[in-house]
Amino acid sequence: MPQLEATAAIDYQSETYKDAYSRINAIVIEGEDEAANNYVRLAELMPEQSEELASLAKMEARHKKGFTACGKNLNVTPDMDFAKKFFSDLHGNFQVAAAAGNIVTCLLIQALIIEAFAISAYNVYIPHADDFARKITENVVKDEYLHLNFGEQWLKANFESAKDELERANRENLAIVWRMLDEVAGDALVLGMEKEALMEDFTIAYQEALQNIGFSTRETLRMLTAGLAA
Ligand code: Y39
Ligand code: FE
Ligand code: FE
Ligand code: FE
Repeated sequence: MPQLEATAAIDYQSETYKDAYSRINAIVIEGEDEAANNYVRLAELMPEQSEELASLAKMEARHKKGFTACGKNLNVTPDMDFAKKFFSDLHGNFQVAAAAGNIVTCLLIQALIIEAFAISAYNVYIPHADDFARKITENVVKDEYLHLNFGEQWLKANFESAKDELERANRENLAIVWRMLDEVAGDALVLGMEKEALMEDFTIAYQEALQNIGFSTRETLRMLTAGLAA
């Protein structure tokens, strides 16, 4: 990949760049905000982990502040209406699961799927980001690995009882992520992020998480295919 060439070609003040940034930046701000709320909700549902979950929620709130500053730095107004719609399906599924006390589904949606999505997007963005946003994103992505790890550890410890619900929640939510990726692929490319790279990094992070929890390679391949077909 001609990474240096692509980075050098980006004009962060062009109208095209700022227009695409108004949606991607909003998605990230909204995502961080919903992530903070999701961990607060999980803290209520998981009293034994409530302190750790409260600290994850605080990190997400900090991420939101950092990315808000990135938009301001480029003089971009984030399109928050677009971002709310973008997340509405996953957001709704999380709310339904939380209301039913389905902790496993909540963890799959937030701590595995959304965190793997964040990790892939931030890692692919970093080499193409402006200097201000790069420093912020580099620090944020380190936290996202901690969040993914929290979900992995709990689900691993509860694997036998969680397995069926994980497979069902995967079937109901993974296809949503692929559709979300399709929806932003054009804007992402303007920021230097290629769809293939996003898909590849997401798949690697998510599949590795499923294997760390206890699924076999064969099972994770089946789970990833179920998401593609849905
Ligand atoms: O756990 C977190 O901090 C996750 C909320 C943040 C998700 C951010 C989602 C980024 C998607 C950007 C899409 C660009 C292609
Ligand atoms: Fe909400
Ligand atoms: Fe975050
Ligand atoms: Fe996170």
